[in-house]
Amino acid sequence: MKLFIKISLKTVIKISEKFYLVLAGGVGAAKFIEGLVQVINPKLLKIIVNTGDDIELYGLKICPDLDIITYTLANIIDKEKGWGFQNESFHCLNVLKVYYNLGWFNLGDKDLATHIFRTDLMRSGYSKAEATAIICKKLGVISELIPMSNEDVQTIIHTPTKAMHFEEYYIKYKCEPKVLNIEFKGIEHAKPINKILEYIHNAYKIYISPSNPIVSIGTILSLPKIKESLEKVKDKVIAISPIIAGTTIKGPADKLMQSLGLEVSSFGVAEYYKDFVAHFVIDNIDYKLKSRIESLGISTYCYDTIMTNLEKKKALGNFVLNIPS
Ligand code: FO1
Repeated sequence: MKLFIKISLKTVIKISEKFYLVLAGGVGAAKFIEGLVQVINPKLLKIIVNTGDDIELYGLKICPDLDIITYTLANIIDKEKGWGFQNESFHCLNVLKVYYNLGWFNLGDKDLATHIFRTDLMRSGYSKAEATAIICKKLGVISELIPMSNEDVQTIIHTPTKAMHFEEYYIKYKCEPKVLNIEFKGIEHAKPINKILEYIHNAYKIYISPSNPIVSIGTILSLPKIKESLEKVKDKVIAISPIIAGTTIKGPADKLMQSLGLEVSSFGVAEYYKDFVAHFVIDNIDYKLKSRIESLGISTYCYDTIMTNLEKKKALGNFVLNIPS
């Protein structure tokens, strides 16, 4: 009897907890989340983060999107670049460049400490999710960050001359090569972290950040059961378009959408998301696309989505929080 009361009390508490879920990539998602935590309690925020950009360099496990979101929430991010630590130095990298023929990925001295710590944790047997939780706790991040999977998935960009890791395509080659195909290497063996499906089911609202729909959100969606789970709760799923006036603020979303034959516009993103998104926020500049997007059965809202300062990030956070769903 005692046990029964204990279990049912726990269940009541669990059911009454109202939390928000965000699907996130890197820089665009971090700006959006920075605004969201101004208007909702960070404790109520759970963030599923793309790990398709993860890369191993110098024997270290580097998780760019997880680090960008972590550093943003810990308020240690370099705000101008949108990645890495503030007031960073690159002494270690300069020596690494002497030892290795590899220097295009800019790892700062402070940032390297995170990668050393994560690699040490994972070599001691901690999973990527456990290592992420430990790093977040050490850096004082209150929201829960969940890597999409504990298994390795690598986004590989196939170009006419060679296949390369997404980070190499993005940073070393500045997104210049023509893209023939995008591969999520390892996806067939990867599964979402257990609690993700439960979180999708129980979240009060789910936000799809203004991140790259193909190589950030698309990677998460490629994991088994994610899309189907979102479809079941479509009414509470709200997406923010990363494409504004046919282009992106940062990153190659426009190029990658074009290479897949998608229309490079907020309509193209809405069409890509239409099975599992009921609400869609586009920039005011794109107001002419509103009725076309609504013809897909998606409620569409126009707002200023260019997050150039904290006030604008907060205003967008407030706007999406008040979308009736
Ligand atoms: N972005 C760059 O544009 N140049 C870099 O050298 C670079 C290094 C880097 C190191 C650690 C890290 O966590 C992120 C880093 N980023 C860098 C950002 C990252 O490549 C991208 O913004 C994301 O992977 C795309 O979401």
